[in-house]
Amino acid sequence: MAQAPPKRQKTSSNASREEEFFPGISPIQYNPDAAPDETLVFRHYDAQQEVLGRTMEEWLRFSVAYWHSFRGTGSDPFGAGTIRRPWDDGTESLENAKRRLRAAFEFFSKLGNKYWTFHDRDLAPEGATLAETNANLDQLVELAAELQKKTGVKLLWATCNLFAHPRFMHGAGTSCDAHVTAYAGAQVKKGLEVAHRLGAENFVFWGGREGYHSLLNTDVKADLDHLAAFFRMVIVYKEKIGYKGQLLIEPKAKEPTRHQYDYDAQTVMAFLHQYGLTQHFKLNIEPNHTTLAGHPHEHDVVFASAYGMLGSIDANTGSPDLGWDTDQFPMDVRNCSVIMKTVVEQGGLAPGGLNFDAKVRRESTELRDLFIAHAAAMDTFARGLKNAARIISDGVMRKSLMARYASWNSGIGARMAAGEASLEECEKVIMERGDPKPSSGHQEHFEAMLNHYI
Ligand code: XUL
Ligand code: CO
Repeated sequence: MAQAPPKRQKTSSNASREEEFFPGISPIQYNPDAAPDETLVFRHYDAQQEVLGRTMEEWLRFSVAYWHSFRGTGSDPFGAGTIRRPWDDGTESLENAKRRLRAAFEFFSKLGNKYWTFHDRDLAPEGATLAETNANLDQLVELAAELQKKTGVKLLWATCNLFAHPRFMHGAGTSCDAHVTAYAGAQVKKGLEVAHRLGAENFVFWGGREGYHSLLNTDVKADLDHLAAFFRMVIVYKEKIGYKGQLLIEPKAKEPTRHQYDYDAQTVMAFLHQYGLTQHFKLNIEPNHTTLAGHPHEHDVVFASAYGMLGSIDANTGSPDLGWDTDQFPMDVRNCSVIMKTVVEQGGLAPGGLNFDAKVRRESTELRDLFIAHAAAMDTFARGLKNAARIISDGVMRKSLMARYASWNSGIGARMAAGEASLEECEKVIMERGDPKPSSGHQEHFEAMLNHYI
């Protein structure tokens, strides 16, 4: 049987308003000369340092995910929580929820990130009725507004948890039960109001249980028609209350359903296109989800950006050798460099950002681990940004790419690209010029160039 989580250690005072929740941890400083074993430090992330005409802070727009870093307990399907924070008494009381939120804002201030993200149900406990739940949420939202004002930390995005409660077992926007979809609508109405109140720069939809386990009991066309109708109600209400945040959909393949309707970036873009919703949404890409879909880490970032649909990034990574959603902190310089290359090439992510949808491992039980994880991931992205800037300024990788496609710039290539050529013309060109000559893809040349910058 799973062991109970360790008992909460008493802190010096009784978690009063002025209490310091992270005693002994000072604001994280930039020190490029820090010793290798000093990890409560930024070696590369220097918020005000300029890179290609903008500060690092402007390019990177880091955000802390409340659900992982302040609701995570380290529990997994095989065992109970391993992580018990000193301020958290393990109850669902409003007092505990408020104390936790104050701890979070101290964390943001000491870390030096400018944004946070949450699900409605991360913040406040559910009540017996929707009215009670909304009243609980209102209390936490007022405290969040106060703490945002005091610290200057802003809300990158808010989202509604439409997947954890048993009522959503068949989905929310795609439930077979219209009553459940109506509940989701009522919940999202409140979520949009909260986002508006707190100035959320984006509002995310992750289709938690929007998918199927068996095609035998599922009408896929009805599900997707209902989801589109749901999103239309969202657009109408958003406009009605004058909320200007960017709507985002977060693709994910597998987990928790066998097939998730928002499988990957291309699938979501096709859905939006099919239902005439493209102009109202962008995508929030999570690389761990991208690898679950069987793609390379940066694939969905590149695809979404190519179509002008990259809105924000849930900056994390998985363990591709495991193949499930482990939500690890992104620590791979190569991956962060190629992601930042795409971000810089599209001119930045604003109003989106880099949200650490990542959790410390269940064995990383100390408070300092939470700081180290975020600081090291911020540093990895700062290195990625600097590498991307060098790749883009040098222009040699771009030059090699252009050379590979040079045949499309003139002659039959230019005419086909412009939609001016015909099949008869193609035949004539081939009759005159004969078979195309083999050309090298030079993949190793490209890989070697990338390694030069990493
Ligand atoms: C789930 C996931 C979510 C979304 C927000 O895999 O990534 O946390 O980011 O609901
Ligand atoms: Co995510």
